[in-house]
Amino acid sequence: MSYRLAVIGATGLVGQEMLNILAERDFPASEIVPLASRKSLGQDVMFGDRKLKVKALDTFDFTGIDIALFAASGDVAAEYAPKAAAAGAVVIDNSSHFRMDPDVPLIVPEVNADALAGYRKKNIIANPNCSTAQLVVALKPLHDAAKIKRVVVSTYQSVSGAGNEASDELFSQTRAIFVNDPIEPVKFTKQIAFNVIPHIDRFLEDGSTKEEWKMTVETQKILDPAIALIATCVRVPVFIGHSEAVFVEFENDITPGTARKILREAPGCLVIDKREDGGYITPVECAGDFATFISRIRRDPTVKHGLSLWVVSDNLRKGAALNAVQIAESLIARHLKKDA
Ligand code: 11C
Repeated sequence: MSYRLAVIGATGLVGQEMLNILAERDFPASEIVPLASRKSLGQDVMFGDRKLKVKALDTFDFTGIDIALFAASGDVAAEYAPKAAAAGAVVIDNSSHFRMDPDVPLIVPEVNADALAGYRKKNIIANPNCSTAQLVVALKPLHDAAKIKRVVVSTYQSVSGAGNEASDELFSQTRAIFVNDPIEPVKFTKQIAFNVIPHIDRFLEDGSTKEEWKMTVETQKILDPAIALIATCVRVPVFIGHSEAVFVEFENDITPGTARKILREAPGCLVIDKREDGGYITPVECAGDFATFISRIRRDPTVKHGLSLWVVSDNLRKGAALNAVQIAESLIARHLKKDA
């Protein structure tokens, strides 16, 4: 029982992480074709301990591919995902391009795997934004227990969320400051080293950013359209791992103790909450891990039924590549079973 896979954007941070995770999880693949733009043609990428040659996306024939994992831009997804889907591949797309399309399911397997069946309309499944994915993994079990009314979230997002060049910019700016070289922001609009920037993605008319809007509408699509959510998304000088300070207001009472117990047993969640020095998670500790970590669970006394949480996860893994691979695994288990 094995599957032919294509990974689009295989030389990028998320594409490489997809290959790592497919190898780590022993994904039942008979073939993996790494694809990228012409400028990466002929490069090698690693799949476990094997080297795979990158092929050009623009001339690739998707016939015979079972699953196409897209880790490219929205523009690339807009052009090539429908072609791959028409050739018979089920597309799992990490860009924002298809997420709010009513005919495309937006999936976090721990939260709404039942919605996967909707993939048949277009042969496309969307993967959410990284900051949404980890948030809904933590919120879902609490919503089931006490019904969430409203969420106020501030994010602390690592530079790897913005790609390879952004990670290089944090490194080179940090170095430049130490050796007294001038700083030239390129990918970020302001200095990112030793700074924080309250701006991710483009500005919208109401003063919010698209990253903040995505957190609201994606949470509503994945978890519950009745949840009100406001986000402030901030870039911080961390290489890997998005952190979130989350205030949740519930319909019904839920104590921190009950929440801790529920989250301890919830799929994808790992509670580290000792209420002492160092008894919480930070992004450097979550890098390379699969879990959504939850710490600092306490009552929010400013509302009738409120909790405050600290949620951290590896944005390249649960926020992108891992979630995409988990979608592929759920798809196989539920809809694409082949005879052994
Ligand atoms: C960031 N969350 O950290 C973004 C990256 O819609 O998939 C992912 C953007 C997206 O910059």
